[in-house]
Amino acid sequence: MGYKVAVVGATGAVGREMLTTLAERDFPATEVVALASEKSAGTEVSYGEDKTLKVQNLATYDFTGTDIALFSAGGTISEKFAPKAASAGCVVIDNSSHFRMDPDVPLVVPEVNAGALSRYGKRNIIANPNCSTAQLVVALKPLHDAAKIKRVVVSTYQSVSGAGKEGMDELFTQTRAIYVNDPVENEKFTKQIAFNVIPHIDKFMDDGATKEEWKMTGETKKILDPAIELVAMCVRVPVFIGHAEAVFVETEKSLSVEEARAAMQDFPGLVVVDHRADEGYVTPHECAGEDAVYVSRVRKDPTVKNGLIFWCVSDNLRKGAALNAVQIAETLVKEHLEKAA
Ligand code: 11C
Repeated sequence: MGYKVAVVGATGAVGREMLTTLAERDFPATEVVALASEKSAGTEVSYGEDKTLKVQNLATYDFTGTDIALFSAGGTISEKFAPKAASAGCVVIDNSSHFRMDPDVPLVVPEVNAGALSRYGKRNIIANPNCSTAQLVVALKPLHDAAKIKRVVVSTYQSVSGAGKEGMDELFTQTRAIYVNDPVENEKFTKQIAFNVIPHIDKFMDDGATKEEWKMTGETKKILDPAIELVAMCVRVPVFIGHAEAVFVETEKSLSVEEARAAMQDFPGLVVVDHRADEGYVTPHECAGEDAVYVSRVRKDPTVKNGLIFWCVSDNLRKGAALNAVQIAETLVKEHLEKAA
């Protein structure tokens, strides 16, 4: 059986990656439609190695007959168009933060909580988590299953592609400007990102946390376990693709480093590279373009009871966005749509 699939935000960094991922993974699509704003309508985007799609105007598109829509065009567009698509019978997989905490919308990382998909029909909308949450919950799930996580402290090192194409362009332009002695201007980020780090992603909340930090707490609780306490410090770094995280975990039961490594290595989508030697760990540069979540530097935290520390990296455009959305679509098809047909 084949499905008509739409990608909303098809000209953006994640939208393009969604089209590439659908083609690469041979998603059972009878037709793929690329949608974006009126301004981009008529332009072309690649689909697979040798096909192009003409971009259509989202505002005038009729979702009737479209089975699945992957949205990645920002919260305002999702707020307006996702319910419209959903009421036309199309299942929406939304990459924005707009519906993530809605109790009637499952928030899904298939390796971790595919079961939550059974509730997709309440609104016909499924939410894709924030990129920094997606890679984290994949790494945490085997530890939670083995020893029950009580508390997590995480510091992130997030690439500029998390802020879309404009973020990547700003890092490039500022780096060039510094080399040729031109003035450095910032528009997308609040401070210079080239040769700098910025402890500020998304807006500030009343308690002094940023929304990015708040999302990591709320989304981890919703996906993994509401009993887990999590606090985050999210930082933008001058890297094009790949988010890194230093993760400090406290568990109820004691877990040796060997047991933690073995549990993580056996978990789908997770790869442990941990040699305690030069080059024996993974950096964002190496994970760009890869599907897996990589874990390195696993060790005991001697300052707390049952504490573990590890380093975690993943391609934020893939597992953090496009790949996870396509994996949700694959699971939806296999576990729900095919069975209902
Ligand atoms: C960043 N994590 O790196 C953000 C991008 O809620 O989907 C994704 C924001 C979101 O800037």
